[in-house]
Amino acid sequence: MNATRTLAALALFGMAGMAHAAGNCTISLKGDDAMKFDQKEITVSAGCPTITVELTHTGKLPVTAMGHNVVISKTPDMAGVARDAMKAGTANAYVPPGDARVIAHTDLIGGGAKTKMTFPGKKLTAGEDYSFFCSFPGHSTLMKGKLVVTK
Ligand SMILES: [Cu+2]
Repeated sequence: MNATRTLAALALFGMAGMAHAAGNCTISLKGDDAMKFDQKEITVSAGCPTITVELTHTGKLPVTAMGHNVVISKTPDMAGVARDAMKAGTANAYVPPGDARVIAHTDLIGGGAKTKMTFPGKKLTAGEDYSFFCSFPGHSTLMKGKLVVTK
């Protein structure tokens, strides 16, 4: 009985310790009229209860000409998602609807706009190979980066 209690206490303590150890929980990116994100690599923790994705479009061009979003997928899925995003078209804001390869995505915005979304950290696995990119047609060749996921 005592041993069980001790184990339960240790498990609770361990969980609390992990929650404290959770690192960065925000993916904050700026996109511009030159089709660039301001960062090439971002580290987040899978231990975050929620991860916030923030995007600021610092340019002036309209969403139809220079729309940006942030899509997160496993790196091997990125090219396929970008291709299907083009097919999904403006009606779907260049995100293939109901696509399981899309782990998270923000709205598509134009110059001067900001957007934000959240998703649970448990949708990511520490050590897996993830990328963030913009799924506007043609943008993912330049607008992409590595999403490093820690515990
Ligand atoms: Cu873009």
